[in-house]
Amino acid sequence: MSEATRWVKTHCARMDHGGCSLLVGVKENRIVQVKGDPEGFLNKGYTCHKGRVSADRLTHPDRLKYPLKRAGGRGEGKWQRITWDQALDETAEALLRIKDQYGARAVGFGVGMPKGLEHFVQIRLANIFGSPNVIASQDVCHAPREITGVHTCGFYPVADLHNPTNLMLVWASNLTSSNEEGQINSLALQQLKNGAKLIVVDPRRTLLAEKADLWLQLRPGTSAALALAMLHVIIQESLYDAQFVENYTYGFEDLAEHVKHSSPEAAADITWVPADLIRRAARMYAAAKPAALQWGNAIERDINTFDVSRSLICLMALCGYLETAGGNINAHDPRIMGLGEFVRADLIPNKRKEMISAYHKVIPRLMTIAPAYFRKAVLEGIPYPVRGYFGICSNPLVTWADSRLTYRAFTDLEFVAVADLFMTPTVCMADLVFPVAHQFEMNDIGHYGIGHGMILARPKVVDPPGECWPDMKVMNELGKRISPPEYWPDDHEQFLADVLKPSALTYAEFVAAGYLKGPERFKLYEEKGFRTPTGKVELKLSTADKFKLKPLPEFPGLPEEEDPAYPLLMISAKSKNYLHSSYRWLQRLRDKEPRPLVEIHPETAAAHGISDGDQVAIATRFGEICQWAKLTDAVHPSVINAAIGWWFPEGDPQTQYEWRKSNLNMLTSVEKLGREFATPNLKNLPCRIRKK
Ligand SMILES: Nc1nc2c(c(=O)[nH]1)N[C@H]1C(S)=C(S)[C@@H](COP(=O)(O)OP(=O)(O)OC[C@H]3O[C@@H](n4cnc5c(=O)[nH]c(N)nc54)[C@H](O)[C@@H]3O)O[C@H]1N2
Ligand SMILES: Nc1nc2c(c(=O)[nH]1)N[C@H]1C(S)=C(S)[C@@H](COP(=O)(O)OP(=O)(O)OC[C@H]3O[C@@H](n4cnc5c(=O)[nH]c(N)nc54)[C@H](O)[C@@H]3O)O[C@H]1N2
Ligand code: SF4
Ligand SMILES: [Mo]
Repeated sequence: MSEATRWVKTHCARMDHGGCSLLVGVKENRIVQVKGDPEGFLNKGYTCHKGRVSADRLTHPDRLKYPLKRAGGRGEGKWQRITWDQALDETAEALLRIKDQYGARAVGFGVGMPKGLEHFVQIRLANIFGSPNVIASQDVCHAPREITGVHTCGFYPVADLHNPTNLMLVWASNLTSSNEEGQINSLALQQLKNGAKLIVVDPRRTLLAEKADLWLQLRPGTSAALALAMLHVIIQESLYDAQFVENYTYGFEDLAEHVKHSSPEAAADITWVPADLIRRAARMYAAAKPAALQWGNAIERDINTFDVSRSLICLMALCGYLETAGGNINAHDPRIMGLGEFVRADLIPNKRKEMISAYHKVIPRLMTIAPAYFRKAVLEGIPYPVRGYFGICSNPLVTWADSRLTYRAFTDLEFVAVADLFMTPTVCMADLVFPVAHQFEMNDIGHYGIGHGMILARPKVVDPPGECWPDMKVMNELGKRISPPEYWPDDHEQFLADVLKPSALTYAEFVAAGYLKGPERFKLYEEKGFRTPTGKVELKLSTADKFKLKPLPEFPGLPEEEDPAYPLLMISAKSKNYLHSSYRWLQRLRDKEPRPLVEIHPETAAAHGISDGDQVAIATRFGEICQWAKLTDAVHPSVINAAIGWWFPEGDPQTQYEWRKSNLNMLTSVEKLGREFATPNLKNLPCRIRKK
């Protein structure tokens, strides 16, 4: 008789930042159904299609199941199956040889979008090995908002969707597709049902824009100009919270003087948003008391990201919404191990001075290496040679700006090892490949280190296939071979116990609780001030001279100059159906979005002789790719919205699955980088299109 279905509670992960509480039906070590848990703290029963089919990831026939060693030339797609011992020994030998010859810093440890606890174990591995160089996408994700927050108000301000708010100002965030950082869109929709007003700032008419009271369809890359104009209105019309400004901000007079000329009329020309709409948005936001500003990743994908983040925090501050229920809060962690302690930051005290980016003088708090500078070190030896790479959870050939440069760097490295679930363009460039266990196949902790004040239990539900190991086990066993073994536990699950230690919970007890959340504490500044050098929100940065930062937020001009040869502007947004470059091999996702689609306004398409479904060549100064036309008036006639993350798992391994054909990062470059975070322009790129 066959076993009855058993239901296990866990949290969705690795399909976006994760967060939905799930009920997973299991039968004979196989997942038969995934559904939303009505009691879920973040989702209250909600799930998306991606989450519901997420178990398909585990059973795909082409999944990597055994360690592999390159058999032909690098990138040729020829492999030989080897044992774990051989894979780990050979990796250790290569990394130690590089360490001997060039120093530990010549090995880069790669991570991608933080997917689970292994992200932090990888940083720990780098620290213990002695390399200050962890290569991450933080230049374009999270760090700009987080670090600017820390400099401006002492914390990372998160939109509070859990307490009632009167208005959501959704800025460059497409929550109904991205559910960014566990801000699950069902919570935002519930706020609307409860009567909250909605303003959306987005060049595209998103689903939320359709529901909005005001939609500001701004010209891509001009968020800072728009925010400064809103600050202008709020100050000129005395709509700000005078008491908060008086007691808890630094540099108000300077900011007021600075935005005097940033009138809505002046901004209208730059942003394409009519002046009266800017005024209405500013007035509504200031009057809402409270309003939550839900900012998204699109503000982190061009060289002006620091100024945009600064100006938006100034908006939150002037209206008194920081640390306010239903505003933008400081999400306090529960009692868990701090990040620094977990990653053993103590073992690498000179990291700040020795990391590659120190030479490039990015903002000192940025503790990972921007891909632009990693590749410079590999290809030019600047500031010193980097010769080895061990990467997990990332697909640099597709996700880093300027894919050709990435290809050259990966061709040039002396040694490359990667851990992944599946053959990808980047895995093709490896010498050794580690097959890993995935969500549902291992015990994991979610949302650690994301700054939202909670951790989520992601217990194991089924066994992994073949010889797949959790990334954490791979790093633990590699760690024992490349660094003093006393730093590494016998069993990798000790890492889970470490995080939980201060809570006094075992992992099993944590799983029973489901999640741990820090205390909700509002207006703590009334007792303690803000954790900045002046103890106040720094509208003007007191440390500007010391860190060579701009004291006041500016609109420094368009991220890329206008170019008549490239009359359209290209933007992008995360796909509802995929995670970045991942999972195009899953049929039930591919059915929803079989090909990369570029959104084009019907008038623009007509002017180019393009019809819906046509193959379109998209060109920037840096390259050309092809995608398929989707005609929609959701985009401005001068803007196209191209798809990110595309390669073709069904394609030829000898061309690394056609990463040149439709991949948006063939159109980007690292020619211009933001000073503070080394952020390249991934969007607002002048481009042109033609029917192919
Ligand atoms: N042009 C452009 N470029 C972008 C962006 C953009 O909007 N436009 N977005 C940027 C942003 S915000 C980010 S965060 C980055 C993301 O960049 P990446 O993190 O590199 O991209 P992903 O596709 O999320 O993940 C890459 C790989 O992780 C593998 N993977 C999934 N789960 C696991 C696991 O459990 N273990 C291991 N070892 N591997 C796993 C997947 O199979 C996939 O090959 O891309 C950035 N790049
Ligand atoms: N389904 C899915 N979910 C994801 C991901 C995924 O790949 N797929 N990735 C995860 C990751 S790592 C991240 S960082 C988040 C990101 O998720 P979000 O923060 O939602 O960011 P994006 O989807 O990149 O863009 C959000 C919106 O910004 C708009 N936009 C583009 N340019 C501009 C501009 O110049 N100004 C303004 N104001 N708006 C602009 C886009 O039209 C889009 O609607 O999503 C996470 N969740
Ligand atoms: S919204 Fe995100 S966390 Fe929720 S089910 Fe979908 S992929 Fe999973
Ligand atoms: Mo991201």
